[in-house]
Amino acid sequence: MFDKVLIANRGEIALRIQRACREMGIATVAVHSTADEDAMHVRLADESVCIGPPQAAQSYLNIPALLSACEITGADAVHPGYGFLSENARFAEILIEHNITFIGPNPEHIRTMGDKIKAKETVAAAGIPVVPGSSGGVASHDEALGIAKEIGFPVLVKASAGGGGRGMKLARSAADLQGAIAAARTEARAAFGDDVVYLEKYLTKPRHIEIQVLCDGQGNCIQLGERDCSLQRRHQKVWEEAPSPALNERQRAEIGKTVARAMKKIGYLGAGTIEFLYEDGGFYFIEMNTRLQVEHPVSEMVTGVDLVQEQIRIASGGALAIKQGQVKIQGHAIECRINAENAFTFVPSPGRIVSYHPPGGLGVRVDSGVYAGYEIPPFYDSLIGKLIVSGKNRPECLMRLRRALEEFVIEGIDTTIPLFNDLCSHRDIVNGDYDIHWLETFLSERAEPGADKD
Ligand code: MV4
Repeated sequence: MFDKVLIANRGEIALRIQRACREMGIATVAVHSTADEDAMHVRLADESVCIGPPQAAQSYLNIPALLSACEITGADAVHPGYGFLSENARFAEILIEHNITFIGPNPEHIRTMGDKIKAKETVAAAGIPVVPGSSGGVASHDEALGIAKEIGFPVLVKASAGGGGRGMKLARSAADLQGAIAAARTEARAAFGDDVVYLEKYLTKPRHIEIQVLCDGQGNCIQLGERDCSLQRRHQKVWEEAPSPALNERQRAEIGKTVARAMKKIGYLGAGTIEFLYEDGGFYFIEMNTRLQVEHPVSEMVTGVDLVQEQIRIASGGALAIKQGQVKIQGHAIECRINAENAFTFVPSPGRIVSYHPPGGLGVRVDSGVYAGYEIPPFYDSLIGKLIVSGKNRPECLMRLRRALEEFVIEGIDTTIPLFNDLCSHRDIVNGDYDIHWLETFLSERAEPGADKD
């Protein structure tokens, strides 16, 4: 096992990783920018190293500075968290070249899954169902039109280097196709320096359902059920839950089995998430994430498995602590992402937290790095914490969520808490009746209080 892990991240996820290390008897190193000197992840770590100025490109993304921090502190492994360098295959390679363990999958798998065409080919060959579409990139307009007519309009043009909704264009009919391809190419070239695009049948009202997996280096690959992440705004998840209200036991077991078998086949290592669109009873792969995800706690709450500890155990060459037969999905969990943003306009709201009182009690977990008096710097993501509630079933979980939201006090800045007050009592949410477009529709019909009263 490792003696010392350097955590190449900040905020709530840096704390989450520290907690896992502490329980495993592993020393931790925090790294931070000059804007994060007062951050909780720095205060709670065994050691800390300043790695640069506020801009992420010069600090949390600064590979030479991170290597120096490893060297100075004698860290033998790096946990990248999510975002920043977590899906940078080159970073993983460089660490390996310096005899430092990257707590994550092999660089080859990171690279493969980062290329959305290769990702689809790879998982399809391993038996995972994918969205019907072009096999590989599309070259000429004639080729694209032929494929689009075969799969049927509407079709979605996607950038192979994209993901997370960047460089995506919809073609409702043949008349739209040439323009959609040109627009997707231009956007992809500007954003990623790569204009390869592919076509997919457009699914009109799917849910976003993703499967959590853990694979060790000893041939064990387990799945921990699904998370329903359909409630998104501008491709950012807002609310995630496990299990999905849309699936029954049989569907859950079947897709889980398919995914675990496929991951074993490709020799995947570590924690990963396989994302699907789910419509009319069918699962269609869209992307794979080769890292720990923001919403991992909902899977932890319904399985009792510490995903970060498993990541660390796997990276150190150990075997998974649990077998598939021991994984039981129990009860229900919901996560609300608390952002430092206005709950109506979503305008970021950095600044000083004047008072802070998180909720507690049975089935309530708050993963956050903020405290009373903390000043949220304006340089990073606006996620300041996550409220995760669990209960023996979904109705109990929703009741507890309402109660926890009432208890939550954050003063001095705007947060997205008021949005969750509205969501957890909405009929469609209570019924579990929502798809990937539900939240945007809800928000567009929801007026800001006090604005435009007559
Ligand atoms: C799709 C789709 C419909 N059909 N692919 C958006 C981000 C990226 N992860 C994939 N995305 C989508 N791909 C096909 N073939 C609709 C979306 C999509 C979406 C997916 C998940 C959650 C929210 C979404 C919001 C808009 C579009």
